[in-house]
Amino acid sequence: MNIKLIYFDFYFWRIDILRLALSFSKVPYTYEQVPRRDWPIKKKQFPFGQLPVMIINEKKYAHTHSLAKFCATRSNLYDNDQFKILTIDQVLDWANEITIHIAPSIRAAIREKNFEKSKKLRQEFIENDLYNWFSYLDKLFKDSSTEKKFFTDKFSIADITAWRVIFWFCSGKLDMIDGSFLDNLPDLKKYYHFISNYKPLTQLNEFKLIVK
Ligand SMILES: N[C@@H](CCC(=O)N[C@@H](CS)C(=O)NCC(=O)O)C(=O)O
Repeated sequence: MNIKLIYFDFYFWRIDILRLALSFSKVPYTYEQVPRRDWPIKKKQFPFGQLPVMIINEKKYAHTHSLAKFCATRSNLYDNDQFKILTIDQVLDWANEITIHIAPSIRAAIREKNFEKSKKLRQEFIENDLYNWFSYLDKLFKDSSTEKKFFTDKFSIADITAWRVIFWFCSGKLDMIDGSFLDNLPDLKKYYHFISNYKPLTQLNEFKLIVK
């Protein structure tokens, strides 16, 4: 089976979690990056006019959660237990939700080039959402994990996703946000550092490129 993944020409959790999952279990895939300038023409070629997209046997599939489930299943990073699946799916939905909450402040800067508006929206996100949404993840981790290593006590796409999104928020690439919000969530912080040093993940080329 030839798996082709398509995303823009930058690193982002939506594509990175798919690549990391496949690479983790050495499932071969190809990867196409679409330059932003080509997007207005390319957009119409994709089922929901968004990326990431996966192509298998010339059929196109979309939406991060659906693709993540597929890639994780092929990589043995999903689960068969319905309750563990619920935990994994909640982490994927959490990633989507927090992205939706911060997106307006990113859009204002990148698309509208309205930096004042972006700053105001970012401030509102920090005040209303940042800590709340990470504390939801912290609680889910504590409620789901017995051994306090992985969300489902077995490394899964949930850990790849949680790590990748925490890394995004701690990377310093988001204006006005540094990793200090994690100081108030010591269990999540400890988990994040554990996954950041989890050798089977950190040895992957895809991982090295993300953290570079
Ligand atoms: N529901 C989609 C959302 C994907 C999404 O928002 N993609 C953004 C990039 S991160 C995109 O394609 N933006 C370009 C556009 O909407 O024209 C998913 O779950 O993957």
